[in-house]
Amino acid sequence: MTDLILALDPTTRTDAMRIASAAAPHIDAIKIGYPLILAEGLGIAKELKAFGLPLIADFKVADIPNTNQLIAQQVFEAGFSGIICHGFPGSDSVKACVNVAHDNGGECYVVAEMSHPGGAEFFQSGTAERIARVVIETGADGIIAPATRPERTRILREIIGTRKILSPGVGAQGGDPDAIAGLVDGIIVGRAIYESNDPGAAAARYASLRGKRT
Ligand code: FNU
Repeated sequence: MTDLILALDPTTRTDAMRIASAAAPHIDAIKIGYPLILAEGLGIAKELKAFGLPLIADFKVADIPNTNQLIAQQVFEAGFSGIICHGFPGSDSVKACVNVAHDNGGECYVVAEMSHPGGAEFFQSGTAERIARVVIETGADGIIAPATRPERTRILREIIGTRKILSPGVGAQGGDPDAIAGLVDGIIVGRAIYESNDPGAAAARYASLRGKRT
């Protein structure tokens, strides 16, 4: 079954905890990033751990290896089980995150191609494919690839083989779960769940739509 990952981007603790609580029975992991952490602090990670789900830090880390390592150490000390980094800074920067993730029994995902329209400007023309190869070289656990462009994600799947693909862009960005779920290991859904009047029902609906990984 393809995982359903909640992108929990509200900017208050109250909303985040309410939505996570409603969605928790239907989801496989929670992803948080700058919106919630800058608003409420890194300590929110420990509170969210109470739901018993894997917690992914979407910081799209993109610095020199030493700084990436320092950032990743903070992430895993805060209780996360996964980290998302960028691939364009190069394989040494990615490797720094992978090493810290694996030393902590966690996972590292690398953004190969972004899901928004502008993601087609720089990541295409070979860059996404090169980043996917960096994932193999560095032993990273998988890539982030767009639900909004299944044809691109299919090409990246051929490069990364059985490494995981987590795919944002379903719902608010127009991605269709039917078109992507069979290709990827996890769909990432944010606003279509957390902006819903009934986040529990919305999460249940995406859980029923995600289908099987083929
Ligand atoms: P929603 N996200 C994304 N596209 O959307 N990490 C990417 O290429 C990427 C991401 C994140 O649109 C985005 O930051 F690499 O409300 C947000 O947290 O469903 C989530 O995925 C999508 O949220």
